[in-house]
Amino acid sequence: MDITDHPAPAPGTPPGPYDPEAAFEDTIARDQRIEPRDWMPDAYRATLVRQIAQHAHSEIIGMQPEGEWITKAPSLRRKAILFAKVQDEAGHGLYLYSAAETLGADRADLTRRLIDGRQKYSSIFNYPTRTFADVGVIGWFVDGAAICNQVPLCRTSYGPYGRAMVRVCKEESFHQRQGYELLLTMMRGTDEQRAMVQDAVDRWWWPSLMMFGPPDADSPNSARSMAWRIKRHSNDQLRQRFVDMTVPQAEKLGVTLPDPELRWNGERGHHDFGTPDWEELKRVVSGDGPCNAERIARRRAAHEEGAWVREAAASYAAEQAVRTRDGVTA
Ligand code: FAQ
Repeated sequence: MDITDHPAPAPGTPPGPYDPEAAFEDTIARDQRIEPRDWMPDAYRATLVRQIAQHAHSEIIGMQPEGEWITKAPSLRRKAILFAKVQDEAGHGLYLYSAAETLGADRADLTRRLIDGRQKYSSIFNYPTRTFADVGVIGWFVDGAAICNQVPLCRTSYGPYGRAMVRVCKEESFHQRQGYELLLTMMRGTDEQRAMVQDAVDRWWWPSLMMFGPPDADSPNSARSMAWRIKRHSNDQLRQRFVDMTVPQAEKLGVTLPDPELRWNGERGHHDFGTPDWEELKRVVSGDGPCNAERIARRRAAHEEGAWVREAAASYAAEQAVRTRDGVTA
């Protein structure tokens, strides 16, 4: 939205001063998009930078658990698929950092905050990938959870974030299918392969439910973010959607989800399920998960080792700017 898009006052209304806050509230109420040059409350901007940066960091750190398996993939086909998927995650991180930049954030500063432990990333990427079945289960569960959470974000109130999500979601859908297809193949294999799939399902189920965040009653940001239409559904609503979507897929695959309380509730029209270990989520988010230290150390090393690339790119860009200014064509 721009000032000029703000609806014209009814005929006969005396001209009043332009009220940017009212224009912002009106845009949200009409379910229209806020764009970078529009006025927005500081807290709206800060909430978006927080969420988009955490989302970007998650995509970039999320390359690590599966990336470990690129050199160990069991066939050329699986290696090529995994390579492409991990590259896609890098692309998602870049779109998201760009969306954060439209709000005035500085990407180098965001990266510094991540590797200094001052900004969060998704808890799910702090768990180890023990076997190749984990690659399939990450595609099925983690990308499946990401789709549940992110499809509604395509309609988020901030334009650049919503538009970035459209492509991200298309790619996540493909990732989910490749994970599920890998698991279907393993389930048609040997007893050992089937056991590997079940073991990976047992280890990733509860952490995947935690991806949606704390329960609504303990989610400090949800009410404000939903009022601003940054978030479209609550953490618990999306968690329920994920469970309902995944149960029939598990039946078709022939695995058991590790929750004795999981059952269809005809009255609610949803599955009932057990309570995730919220203390575990708190520990992992505060830096004490199985792989937090390793993930950050690796990200820090990659950043430091890439310094020469950033310097060369900046130096080349500066040189090109001078040549353009001086009209040098060759
Ligand atoms: N892990 O008040 P709420 C992917 C934090 S991308 C870590 O409920 P909010 C792709 C939360 O930030 C996965 N921190 O917060 C892929 C807040 O922190 P703060 C990432 C968590 O923002 C697939 C505090 O706790 N997706 O998977 C977690 O309203 C495969 C209080 O929580 C996104 O980022 C957690 N699980 O709701 C890549 C989606 N949960 O800053 C590779 C966008 C909560 O106040 C392979 N983000 N926290 O101290 C969102 O939808 C929201 O930010 C939520 C959290 C739902 C994550």
